[in-house]
Amino acid sequence: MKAILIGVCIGKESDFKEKIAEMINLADACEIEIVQTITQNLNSFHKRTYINSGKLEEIKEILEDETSEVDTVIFDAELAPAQLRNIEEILEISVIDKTSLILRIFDIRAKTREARLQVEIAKLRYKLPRLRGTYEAMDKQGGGLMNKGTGEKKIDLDGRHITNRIDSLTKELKDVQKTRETQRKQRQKKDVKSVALVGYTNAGKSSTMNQVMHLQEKEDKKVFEENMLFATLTTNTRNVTLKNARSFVLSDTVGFVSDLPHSLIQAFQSTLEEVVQADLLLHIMDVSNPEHVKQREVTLETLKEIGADEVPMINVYNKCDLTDIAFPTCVEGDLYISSKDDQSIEMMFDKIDAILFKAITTQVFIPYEKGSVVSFLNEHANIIATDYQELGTLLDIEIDHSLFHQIEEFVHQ
Ligand SMILES: Nc1nc2c(ncn2[C@@H]2O[C@H](COP(=O)(O)OP(=O)(O)OP(=O)(O)O)[C@@H](O)[C@H]2O)c(=O)[nH]1
Ligand SMILES: [Mg+2]
Repeated sequence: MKAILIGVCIGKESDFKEKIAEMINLADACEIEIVQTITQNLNSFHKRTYINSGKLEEIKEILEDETSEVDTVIFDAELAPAQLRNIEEILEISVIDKTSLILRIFDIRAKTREARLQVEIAKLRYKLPRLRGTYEAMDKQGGGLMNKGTGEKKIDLDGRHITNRIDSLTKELKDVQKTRETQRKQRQKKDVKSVALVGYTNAGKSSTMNQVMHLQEKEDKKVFEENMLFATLTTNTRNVTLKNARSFVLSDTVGFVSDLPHSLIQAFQSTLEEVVQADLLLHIMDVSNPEHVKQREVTLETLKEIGADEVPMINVYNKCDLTDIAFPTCVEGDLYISSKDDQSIEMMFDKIDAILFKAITTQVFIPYEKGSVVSFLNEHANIIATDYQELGTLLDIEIDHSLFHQIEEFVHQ
């Protein structure tokens, strides 16, 4: 497929060039070649057609040129259903906006049953508010032959059909995801800590997971990593054991992108549950990409949208080998690494260990009849001070994070 890309610069966008470059990458992921880029500077977009009519005429002329092989027009924006319809009518060519371009990539990449179901649901959610256009166009083509209201009835009918289909696919998806949910609940019961890799697409999350698996000598547990947008579409969870025998689970997750369609975020919410429920997030960033600061913002916003903005997080600046930055290093809690480097992963392990399993310093009051608890503390905690009181013992202790829940009820208020 060949396309013209329309970039609209609203106000002063300092990162406009990079936005266009990202759109070309997204189109490339759909095997659409951008043969020409047309840009327009606007103070605000036009309500009816997003860009102004003069610009649309200009595009129309290009399309009407007999040598033009363009079969679609792509907009670097999310168009309202009516805008998309109006533009298609004027240009007489199919128009793709950023949302549907991203949906297309997910559609191409989704291979597992879970990913397929999620993408189908997202596509239907995208389609629902756009039904009206289809039938209005039909009414027009029919030259008024259709009874007034036929289109309306069809919209209702199809709308209901789509809603039912979304419901049944959502049920199916829940079944597929049940195993993971059960596993997560069991882990939580046993207080197994969980860590999730999050970040912009292509930042190196799966590569980090794979280097971890390599160090764990679990080559067969490696996941798919590739230099492409959205290589990973589902969550993969693996056990990791540290040298001191402490263990946790590590999850590799779907990457984010700017303007990730809301329908996709909704459909992927359960896959991303592993992120929401994690004890710690490793935010993987591609520091060699000049856009990494903007990408970081996008990731933080998306984490907020899924409700994971309160989870503790380590900033991991990856791909340092492609820059002049020394690695592995830890600067003010942030890690600078290359996911391809064993020492980087070892440093990351130390940091995870320190955060997940850090000792907790607290004061507990143990009534005399609970002597067994004092024995437990003598054996498993570091007792800093003991004060025998009338009804029990007041102890200042230092205890491992993983054991804290066993004595939590005795914490002295
Ligand atoms: N040079 C270099 N390349 C890296 C590094 N980490 C990852 N890569 C490459 O970057 C590309 C993307 O890596 P992935 O691990 O698939 O990225 P991801 O974050 O999982 O991407 P999505 O699954 O699309 O969200 C691959 O070609 C990797 O080989 C690194 O530290 N240095
Ligand atoms: Mg990946």
